[in-house]
Amino acid sequence: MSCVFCRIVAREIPASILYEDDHVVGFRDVNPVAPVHILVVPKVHVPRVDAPEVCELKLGDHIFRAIGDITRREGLQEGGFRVVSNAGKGGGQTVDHLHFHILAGRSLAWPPG
Ligand code: DGP
Repeated sequence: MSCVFCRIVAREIPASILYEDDHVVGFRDVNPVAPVHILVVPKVHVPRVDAPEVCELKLGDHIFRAIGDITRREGLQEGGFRVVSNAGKGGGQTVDHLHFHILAGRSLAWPPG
């Protein structure tokens, strides 16, 4: 298995995992760009947010439920946070396994760079 996020889901490589349910895993980004930087990934390998499997498998439902749970547990809801999913080279995607970044803990500029 070559996908790094599939390997994290399978516990083949270590990660700071803070959330897991039947469909989704959440873990801390190895290269954080904010004081809180969490990645939320489906257990199934899907390349990016616009892949047909996202709707076919209702991954949005599972992922957004997890994001709600994680931001509540981590105490991010009052201060606010940002959720981002980069798609493709121009979108800044570097790992071809669908993931959502949760960013928090500092003031986040808009528009993003
Ligand atoms: P993106 O550029 O949107 O595809 O984000 C990929 C993120 O994945 C990037 O912020 C760094 C993170 N990342 C890459 N490899 C690993 C890893 O092995 N472990 C963890 N925890 N994060 C990783």
